[in-house]
Amino acid sequence: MKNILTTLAVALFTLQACKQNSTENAGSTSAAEAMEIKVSGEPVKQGIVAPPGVPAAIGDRAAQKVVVHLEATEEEGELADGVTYKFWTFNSSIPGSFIRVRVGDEVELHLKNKSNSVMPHNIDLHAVNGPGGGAEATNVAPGKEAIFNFKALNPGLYVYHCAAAPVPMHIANGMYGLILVEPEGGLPKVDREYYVMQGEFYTKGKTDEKGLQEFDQDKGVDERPTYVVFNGKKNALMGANALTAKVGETVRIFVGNGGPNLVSSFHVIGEIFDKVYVEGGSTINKNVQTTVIPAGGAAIVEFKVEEPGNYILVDHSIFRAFNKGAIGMLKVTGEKNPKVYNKVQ
Ligand SMILES: [Cu+2]
Repeated sequence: MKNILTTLAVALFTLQACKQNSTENAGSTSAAEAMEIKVSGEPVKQGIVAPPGVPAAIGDRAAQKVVVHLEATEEEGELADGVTYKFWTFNSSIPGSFIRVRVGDEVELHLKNKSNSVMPHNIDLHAVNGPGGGAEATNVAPGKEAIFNFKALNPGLYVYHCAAAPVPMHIANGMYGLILVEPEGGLPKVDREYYVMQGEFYTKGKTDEKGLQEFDQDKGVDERPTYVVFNGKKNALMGANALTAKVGETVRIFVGNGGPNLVSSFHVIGEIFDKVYVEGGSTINKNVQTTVIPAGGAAIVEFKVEEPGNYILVDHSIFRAFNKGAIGMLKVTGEKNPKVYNKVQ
């Protein structure tokens, strides 16, 4: 009898552990299983949404062929108030357009290099299984287009970047973005989704020195950035460009780090991440204050907002936030909630 009870207890414990595992992990499809997933229907064109926006969620659709168009550009833009820089981009934004597919999808990626470019460019997607993540297949001269196919085998949030020589300079000039490979059945529904990517800039002039600034190779090698910013420029997510949400809503931020050098300690002042998809993979951590996002890595953070106010996004290596630009804002509106937060006197 005792033996039977012990066996039962062990079985129950195992069952419980399995159950917990299935809720703690997103994306259980293995790469071998994903390889066998057949695509169906007509190919669809990936919608282009300017950051911090993202294309619509995948939901529970079947695997299909997705055609993605990216264009490498070299163009002058604003890096900070009164400071300009010759950026290199994917689709004229930093970060480049968010790519959103599901596991088992076949992606046909078109990389154009704008005719007025000086440099050749390419793309290395960390979501790709193959040499150079696509870089070898997409080296493209100004005015030309390269096309390659890949099958999304591993669910997760991945960085893509240019890997043309000199690689560090192409990344330092802004050539990076994120690709999300959703698990079978899609990610759980949330009220708001945003796209935030950290990156450093290395300029000859000091931080906030006005005028057109040149890239500083020595500062790059020394890992001594002049700017550390979210979404390609100082204050890109401040003021009128702040992220928004309403009290009671759930917010998901796809956070990437283009580097090229620094590891980010991503934190939202006044909030706790209810969930973090650690390193953008399938493990979910809960109740996290600050999450580490390596250069060339990503994370998905989710939280519910309970109280109205301004919540500040930072790299908690805090001089970067207050002196070099790694700062953004989430404005939450709605009813005050004294049970959660209340100034007494
Ligand atoms: Cu490039």
